[in-house]
Amino acid sequence: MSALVGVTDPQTRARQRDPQDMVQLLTPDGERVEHPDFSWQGNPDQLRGLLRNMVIARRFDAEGTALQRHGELGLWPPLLGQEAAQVGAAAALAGHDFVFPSYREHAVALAMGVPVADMLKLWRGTGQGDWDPATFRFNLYTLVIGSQALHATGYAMGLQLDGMVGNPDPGDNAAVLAFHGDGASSQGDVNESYVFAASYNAPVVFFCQNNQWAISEPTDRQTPIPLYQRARGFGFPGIRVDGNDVLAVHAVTQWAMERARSGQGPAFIEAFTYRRGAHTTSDDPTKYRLAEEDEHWLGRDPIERVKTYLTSQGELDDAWLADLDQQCDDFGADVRKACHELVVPPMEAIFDLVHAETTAELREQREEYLAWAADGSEEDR
Ligand SMILES: Cc1ncc(C[n+]2csc(CCOP(=O)(O)OP(=O)(O)O)c2C)c(N)n1
Ligand SMILES: [Mg+2]
Repeated sequence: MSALVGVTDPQTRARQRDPQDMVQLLTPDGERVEHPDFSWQGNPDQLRGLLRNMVIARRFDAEGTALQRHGELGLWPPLLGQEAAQVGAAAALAGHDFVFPSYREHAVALAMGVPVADMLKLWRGTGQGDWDPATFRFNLYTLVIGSQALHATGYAMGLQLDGMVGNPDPGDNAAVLAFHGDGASSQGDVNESYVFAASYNAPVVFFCQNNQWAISEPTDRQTPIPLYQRARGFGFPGIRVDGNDVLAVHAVTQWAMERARSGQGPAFIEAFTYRRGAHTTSDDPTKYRLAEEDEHWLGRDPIERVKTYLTSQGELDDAWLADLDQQCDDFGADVRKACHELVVPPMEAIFDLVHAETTAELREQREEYLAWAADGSEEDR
């Protein structure tokens, strides 16, 4: 019993806030540090590109939250604080790779070119996730926790059957990047995916954004050991990376994806980060966590550390930042416009998207609805 109490004890949680066992290449103070196994070889231009993507993603998130507060969206799951985890991971993707997201990966969706309007449709309730996964190599958002890990593993096994793994020319290879959360790691689907991925040596990288919370449940309620250490029990490497360090996330994800593409099998990445916002706009995190915790993580902001580092190197000037501000304002206006222009589909469309091939029962219900809609007065509705 006492061991169990220790797991949820606040001191244990405090100790886990700044773990030593994670790959870090850029400290919260914006200092570049070396790691014995991982390095980031990019140039300042590329780092400015990552910074830009993080700032734009944060703006998208702010617009999404504001649109929900204005009653324009039904729901929005904020990514605030997780920009480096998502932008760093997306930067490691190559031409044939495929992404299976959960529902918070807006920065990855932007990186894959998914149209903003298509993403907003889902949260406005005028679509069911309308982008073509094959076009963007980005599957539809999945709100059934963890089920995308199964789809990702199945797709990865398909890549093996299609001969897209372990070819001499790396350009012919592909792997899958599957996102899930710390809470999802408790889900049966996710654990079954790990077993299949390991057994079949499937080219899938499980990218767990440990944002410390599964709605109101803290990570230490999911596991008494660091999540990355679980991977070993399934038979593939697990690694913990500072999820607020875009350079480290990029380097570690690149390593894992290259490994998977070359036929060396799955890997698990625990990106240690923090969900600074609410779980969704329907949630109030002040009910279950202390403001002091938010302040701690504010000091580990993924964007500020890149700005500090680039400035210290003389690689960031006011003109560039002013231009980025302008890009953000233009993008924000585009997002709002795209949302306001969304068209409400005809009611009967709801029957068309339930199954690939409709059933007699659904056809009957559709007819019944159409007859009612044609006859019914406004008052009946
Ligand atoms: C199968 C299933 N069970 C429960 C839920 C309700 N639910 C929605 S989000 C969530 C927590 C997920 O936490 P985590 O995996 O850490 O992801 P995060 O939201 O933090 O990104 C739960 C339990 C659900 N959507 N699907
Ligand atoms: Mg979580």
